[in-house]
Amino acid sequence: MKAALELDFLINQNELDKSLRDIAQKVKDNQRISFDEGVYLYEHAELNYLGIIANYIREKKHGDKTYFNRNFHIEPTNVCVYDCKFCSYSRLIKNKDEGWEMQVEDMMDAVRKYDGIPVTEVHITGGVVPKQDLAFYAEFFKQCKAHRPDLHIKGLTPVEYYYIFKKAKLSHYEGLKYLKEAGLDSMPGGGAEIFHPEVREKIAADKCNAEQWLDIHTQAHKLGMRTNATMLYGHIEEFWHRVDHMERLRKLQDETQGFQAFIPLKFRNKDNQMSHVPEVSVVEDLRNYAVARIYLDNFDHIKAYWAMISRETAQLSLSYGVDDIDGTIDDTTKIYSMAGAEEQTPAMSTQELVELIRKVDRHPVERDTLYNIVTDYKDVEFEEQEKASYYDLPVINK
Ligand code: V47
Ligand code: SF4
Repeated sequence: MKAALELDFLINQNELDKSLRDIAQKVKDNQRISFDEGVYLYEHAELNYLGIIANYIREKKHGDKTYFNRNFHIEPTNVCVYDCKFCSYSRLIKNKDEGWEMQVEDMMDAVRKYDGIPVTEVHITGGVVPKQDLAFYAEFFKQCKAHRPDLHIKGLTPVEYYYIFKKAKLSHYEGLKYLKEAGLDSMPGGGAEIFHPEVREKIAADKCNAEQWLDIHTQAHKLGMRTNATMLYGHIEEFWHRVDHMERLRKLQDETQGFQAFIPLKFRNKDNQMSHVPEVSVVEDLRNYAVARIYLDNFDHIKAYWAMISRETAQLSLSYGVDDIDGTIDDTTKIYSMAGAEEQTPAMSTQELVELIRKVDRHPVERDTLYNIVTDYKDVEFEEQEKASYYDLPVINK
């Protein structure tokens, strides 16, 4: 296998720094790298080196398979009691006039729009407001499941849950159990930002802290729910903060095995209180995906959220450890377009996703939220007229 030959080439490269050769050898021997080695990679490893190692791991786990799903988002409100400095999306409670706050009926209208359309997941996240409380979400989850039992509800993050459960005077376990019984299936990875208090207190001081975020995921895993984890990188954090963040996730994953995907989220700087902080380069994005793939040996999937990093970078990321590019989205999220992402109306058809993946020689697989295979596109050809709509995409040539 080409990826293994490339890894051997690194290990035998006498000109290469000894520590980097040792890390490559560890990966070949299936050994976990340490905290210090994680920091060393960020500080000293070049993109080509990281790509070879991360791609070796990616291909060992998944071969060329690259996953996506058919999903849409509901953002129940863009008003928020919190004041994260990087957020371009929320309108503080005091500026409420510029915001929206959905009722259960509005959310059901958003679900009904997909009647007869083979989406498999609704991803729900947004701001935090007092009215959208435990009863509100329990009612929506129940109605949503009654209307469409096959639709997987990937809903809310510890940021919302911490606030909601505190208000309802329930423990994290009790609150999640109640909402699971109402229809909640799993949790997306948001709200993690950077766990270390040195950074968190500067960028997201007033919402749940690292311990609370991790505990809510622990309780979800205990209830048999699968969850994702994110990391907001490329702002004021140092490399060791990123490794500290991944270390905490790796430790919890050893205990619960409840995480499915790790999703690095690139800080975008448009129209927020951190607009003076420059964004990192695409090279740094790729290095970060690769280090994540190497460090998080117990995570099955590394996801690149195409709506945030652009289609081209999503394609490139598939050679740097990424095996999942999220889903169709159908222009149902504003979080990234408002923060300056290239995709102002993020939506891709299944055909477009398949072609995007094929153009970089990978094998597209539609999955459901739990990574059960919905359609393996290895040998599926689209009709000529269907192809016409995606051939002119700005994609990287093979
Ligand atoms: O927690 C907010 C981030 C997250 C900015 O689990 C920003 O499948 C960059 O978690 N620049 C919410 N990022 C989105 C999220 C997510 C997205 C896709 C898939 C999944 C999943 C989860 O968005 C927030 C925050 O970290 N965010 N503002 C910004 N200016
Ligand atoms: Fe609120 Fe989330 Fe924005 Fe923070 S990132 S202000 S919690 S909507």
